[in-house]
Order: sequence, then C-alpha cells, then structure tokens
Amino acid sequence: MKELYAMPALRMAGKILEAAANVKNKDGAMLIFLHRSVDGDCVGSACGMCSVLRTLGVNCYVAMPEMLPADMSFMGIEDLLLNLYDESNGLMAELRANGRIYGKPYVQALSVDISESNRMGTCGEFFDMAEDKLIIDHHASITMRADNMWIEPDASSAAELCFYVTAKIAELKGIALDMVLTPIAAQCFMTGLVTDTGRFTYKNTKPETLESAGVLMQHGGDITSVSYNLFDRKALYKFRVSAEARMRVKIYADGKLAITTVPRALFDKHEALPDAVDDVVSAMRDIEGVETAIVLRELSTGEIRANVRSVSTFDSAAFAALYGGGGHIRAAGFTVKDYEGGIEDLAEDVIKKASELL
Ligand SMILES: [Mn+2]
Repeated sequence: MKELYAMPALRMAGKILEAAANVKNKDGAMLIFLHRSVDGDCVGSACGMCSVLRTLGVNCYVAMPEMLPADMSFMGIEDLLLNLYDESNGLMAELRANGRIYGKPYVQALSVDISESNRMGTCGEFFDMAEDKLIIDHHASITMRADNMWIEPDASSAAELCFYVTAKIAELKGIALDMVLTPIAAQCFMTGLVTDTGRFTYKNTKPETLESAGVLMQHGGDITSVSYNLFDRKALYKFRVSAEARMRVKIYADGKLAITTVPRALFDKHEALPDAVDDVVSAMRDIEGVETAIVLRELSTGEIRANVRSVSTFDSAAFAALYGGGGHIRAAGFTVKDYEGGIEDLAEDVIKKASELL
C-alpha cells in the first residue's frame, strides 16, 4: 500500500466498523451504492465490500440501478444484489414509505466509485435518504470533500481503495486478512483493478497496484477469468454492432478527433443490448494520430450516452462536464436527455466543441 494511503485507509476502516456495529445494534440494513452504467470497478468495489461486510455479520446489499450485465455473471455475486430499478418487486416502495429493506430499518449507506446521487440512476433517491453515508471514490471530478469520504484521484480504481480498507479492517479487528477477504471479495476487487487499469496497461497502474493484485490473487482473485469475461469474450451482437460502429467512425481536427454515432436502429437491427459498443471508444483512441475519441450511443430511453477518451493532452472530464457529465482526465462520459435534432445534431455540436479544444 502506498504510504500516503495508510492513514486514510485506516480512518475509513474505523468508520466502516463503527457503521457495521451501528447497523447490527439496530438490527438494520446497509446499502452499498454504485454509479449507473455499471462497470467492473463499481460492481467489483461494491460487491467486494458487501462480501467483506457480511463476514462481519452486517445485513447489507448492493443497490443496483440496473440489471447486472451478462458478462459479469462469472463473478458469482447474485445474492449480494438488491434490485432497485424495477418498481414491480415492491422493494423501492417499501424503502420510500417505511425506510425498510425486507422489514429491516435502512440505517447506513456506503457509496463506492461514485460520490454524487445524480449519477446513481434509480438508486439516487435512496442514497439521499440515508442519514449516515460513507464514500470511497477515485474520481477527480468530485467537487466536495468531507470527513465521511475517502477520495484518491490518483488511485487506479475504487476497488484498490476498497482492498486497502479491507486490509485495515482486518488489522483493526486483529484477525487474518482471509477472515474478511473472502474469495468472492478478492475476485470482485480484482475485477475492479483489471477493469480500470485496462488489464494493468494504463498509466494508473502503479507498483502498489500490482502488489495489491498479487495479494488478491493469493486470496482467490483470478486475472485470467476477469480478463476473458470482461475484455475478450464477445456476444455475437457485440461483435457485429462494434464492427458497424467502427465502420462509421469519422475523423476531424486534422486527424486528432475520432467520433462515431450509434443510433438506436443499429442496436435494434442486431437485437443488441446497450453495452454492444463498450469496446469501441478505446479502439478508436488507438487510431494513429488520434488524441480524442468519442462514441455517442442512443439508449432505448431516447437518452444519448457519450464516452470520451483521450491520449495525452485533452481533458476528457472537463469536456464531459460541458454536457453535465464527468469522469477522469483520460476517460469520461455524459448522458444527454431529449437533445433537439437527436444524435446526429448532438454529434455536430460535440465535434465543434471538441475541435475548438484540439
Ligand atoms: Mn472506477
């Protein structure tokens, strides 16, 4: 663990143990929140912490704002998830009306890989209603700091921070790491590390990231299965829609800007899920001479989701913020609702604004 992380990790571990005791005293429940458009890091961080907290006897669940993507089913985390996106199961109504989860009072919230409720989709209102909140995040776009947060924009992933917190929990309890770091938790944190470091190839991969991966591997984390399931394995619809999206790439700003649009019709044609083009934006960033790559996809809700990636000079997070989004300097995103003129008009606006910055 980086020397700089030891103190805040210990502090957060102490707060989590306090929260755990409080939830148990009140015979209550704890919810762990993540961001919408879930990815390997937020799911891995949330489910890893949920597994750790359950070993401590805490009644806790991961609040899901959408269905778990099929390619994450290998993680074996179904029993940790609480469906808070489908009103028909009555869970959201019970929480809203009585503040209860399966009859237990909702006492504590923890959010990972996200700090603001407006990016939690259908779960945002339930994060807001919690009296006690803890936050572990590594997003640079965060605007506020407080005592209940641990934010490290330099960390590879939220999962790396959650792993350090877990190590400190074991230390504070005076027990061996494997008493809290279950094989599921180790695999979950590994998933976060592998996802956010692009399989340990991005610049955010530090010596301590690899050391953490080593310890996680010893406890049941498996780089090969994470890598296959989240990077290499492809449903046929993904393969096809991704190929079409790549064919539609247009180049601007003297070769520095690559952009593609994926209209709803393209997803429908291949009966594809919205994750069909997840691999396109980083592939576009690898085009020689490209500094900024942008994918605009039209969701079934009519919203347009943008992914922004950059190589070395362009601030993706600042660009995404122009449209109400955020993220990291090299990887960011935003979602636009009801854009007049639709996806092609939004693309024109994006090309104009991005070109000015390149
Ligand atoms: Mn992350």
